[in-house]
Amino acid sequence: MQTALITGVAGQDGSYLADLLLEKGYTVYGMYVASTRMNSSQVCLAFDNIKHLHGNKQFIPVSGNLMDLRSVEIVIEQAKPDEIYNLAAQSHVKRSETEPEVTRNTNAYGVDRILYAARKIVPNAKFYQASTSEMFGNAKAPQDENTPFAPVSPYGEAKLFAHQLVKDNREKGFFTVGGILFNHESERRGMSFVTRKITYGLAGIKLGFENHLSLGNLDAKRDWGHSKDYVRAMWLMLQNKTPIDYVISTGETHSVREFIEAAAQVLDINIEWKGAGVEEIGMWNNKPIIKIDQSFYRTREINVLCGNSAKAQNELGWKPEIGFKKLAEMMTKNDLSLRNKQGY
Ligand code: F7E
Repeated sequence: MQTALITGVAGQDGSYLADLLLEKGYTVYGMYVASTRMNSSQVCLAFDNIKHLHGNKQFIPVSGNLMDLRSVEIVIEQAKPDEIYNLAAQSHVKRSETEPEVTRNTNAYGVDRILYAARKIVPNAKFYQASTSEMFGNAKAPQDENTPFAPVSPYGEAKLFAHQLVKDNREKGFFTVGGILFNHESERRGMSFVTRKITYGLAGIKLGFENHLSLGNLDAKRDWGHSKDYVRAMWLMLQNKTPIDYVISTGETHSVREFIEAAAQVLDINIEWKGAGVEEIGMWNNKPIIKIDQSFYRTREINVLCGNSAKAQNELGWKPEIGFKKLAEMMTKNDLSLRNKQGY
């Protein structure tokens, strides 16, 4: 039976990947960062995304932090994994502008630490690193495995550093891959990422709990897929005979404004746009429900991300099953029922 270690298990991707591997019969060690010490029976209950794993004997939560080498060594010594999925990160791009050191320490040096510990303790383990389309910056779309990297944020820069470490380790003979994943979202997405902010916010407006939603740049375009599809690609990459990096994306790009419209449609909200730039307002029933707040703008924005995942589709047999409209619908319906239940 296979054993996997997933860092960042309480996040969107970590939790979906844990579900997938458990279904496949793996024993899964899930590394999480906690602010207080918890006993293992409390861990799942403390994190929404892994609550449903409470009591699952094949799932073992382990406390560890990529900023602390010894903690990572202890986790790897305990788990002795065949596969390691390094999904832990400071994953918010805007936050990386104001907290660049925390971002580098986790997303760059943290990867150095876990690779070092893995090589020492389980040199034959296969290693997956969560690389990202943010490494491309404003390189011409569509981006693929041959597109030159040109990151424009501390987040993208730190991820590129880690991607290079993964390549270095591969050249030294270790099975290490970097999955270059474009944006992927879901009902488990953190509330501060734009898609979830929109679906949760619009659901609240529809129910009368909120008057408006403040957002930043509505013209940025992203290639948005569903996290469930993307964790399948992570697993496939580690089942490959040879370690190769792949781009994972839907191949479609949409603006933030289009995502708002797709979510609004699910709620029967007809948005009428007025004005432009920072003066733009989204109106519904003669009320401003979308306003622009410049504090959400990036210092350096990536204007268009659109991935070409032909290589992964041909060589791994992977393809995305959930498209843009369906994604917006699933997230919006989920948040409507969540906010209904919450009552606020
Ligand atoms: O922003 C614009 C913002 O924060 C998407 C992470 O998973 O994907 C994600 O990074 C776009 C940007 O994701 C707001 O300017 C407008 O253009 O949802 P996001 P991201 O920065 O693309 C990549 C692949 C990763 O690797 C990252 O870890 O939306 N935008 N208004 C806004 N963004 C936010 N967060 N909040 C707004 O109010």
